[in-house]
Amino acid sequence: MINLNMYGWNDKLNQLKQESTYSALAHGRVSVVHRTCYEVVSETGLFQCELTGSMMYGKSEFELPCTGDWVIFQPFDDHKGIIVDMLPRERTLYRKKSGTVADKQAIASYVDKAFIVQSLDDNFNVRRAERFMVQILEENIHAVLVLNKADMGFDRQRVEEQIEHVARQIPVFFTSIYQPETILRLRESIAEGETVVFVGSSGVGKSSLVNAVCEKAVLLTSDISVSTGKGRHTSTRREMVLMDGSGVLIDTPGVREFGLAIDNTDSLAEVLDISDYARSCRFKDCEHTGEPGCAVLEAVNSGALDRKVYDSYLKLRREAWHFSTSEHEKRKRDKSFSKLIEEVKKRKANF
Ligand SMILES: Nc1nc2c(ncn2[C@@H]2O[C@H](COP(=O)(O)OP(=O)(O)OP(=O)(O)O)[C@@H](O)[C@H]2O)c(=O)[nH]1
Ligand SMILES: [Mg+2]
Ligand SMILES: [Zn+2]
Repeated sequence: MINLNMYGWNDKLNQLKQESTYSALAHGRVSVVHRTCYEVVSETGLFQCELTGSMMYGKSEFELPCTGDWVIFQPFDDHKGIIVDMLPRERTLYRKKSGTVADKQAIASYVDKAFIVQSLDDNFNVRRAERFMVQILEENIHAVLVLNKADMGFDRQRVEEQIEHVARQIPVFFTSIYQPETILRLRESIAEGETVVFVGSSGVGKSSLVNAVCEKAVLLTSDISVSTGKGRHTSTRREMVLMDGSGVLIDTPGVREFGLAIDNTDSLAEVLDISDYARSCRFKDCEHTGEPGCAVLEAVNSGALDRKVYDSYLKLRREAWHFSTSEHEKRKRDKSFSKLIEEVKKRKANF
């Protein structure tokens, strides 16, 4: 018997399950998704599940279950099942699907914390960290910056200067898989039943950190495959791992670009730590791009606010606006398209 409380199951989720038409069936948490097959951890073990047609009907890809979602399924045969319902999503990390204008992609659901992992070499990039932070905090998920490979030479003072505004908002950890005390600190920051997703570029050490925190090699990393002569291993799926007596870790494949998928830019100023200035602007609806009495621009000009942070704010805001207008138009298009189909159906019926 698996105790699902360790995976984050609680009374609130149980209540939500009771509201489903299928409340009498089994429930579990999606631990891995391979194309159309969903691995679901349940009280009676791991099940390989598929979706019913009605779960897929009329849904966009981002609405289908993702790693971390809680689902209700009908078991059959030996550890196989059919997913018939999904509990309402909470704290889901999305990103803009690369190569699209307005498609969202669900990375993981029911997430408490997201570790933004960067390595302290060429990968370290404050602008990229800000981008992750904006998306994560928008979903009410706690963000943590994990600067990995601290065993390699780096200029700590320079790094700390660059992340000053980030460090005022979220915790920052310097880690190395070769420095056990740094891993211990990271491990201690994860509470029992908590779900943590690891995100960042490829090769920064996400899978290595998951292994180090769990104190066992649960995931393949670059190194392991090098030793077996199979070339560089890079993670290809979002995979859930249970920590001994503690939280749930979700490893994700490295992303080359992390596009914003938010339609509200209200919190942006706060996340980038410029809201104190923004509050002093003469106009309440100041966009901080040249209005008289703009305290944000004043702060940039006086050097109190780093121009790079200000530029980043404008860039992320433009991107979020672009995403939300495109998404809005797309929804309108989809709606008129389904209306058209309905009309054609009606005409056919009357014919
Ligand atoms: N020096 C050093 N190397 C590390 C550290 N952590 C990970 N690495 C190495 O970095 C390489 C990439 O590690 P992975 O854990 O596979 O990276 P990843 O972020 O999971 O990469 P993807 O799965 O492609 O997204 C491996 O060779 C690791 O051994 C660290 O703290 N210090
Ligand atoms: Mg990996
Ligand atoms: Zn202003």
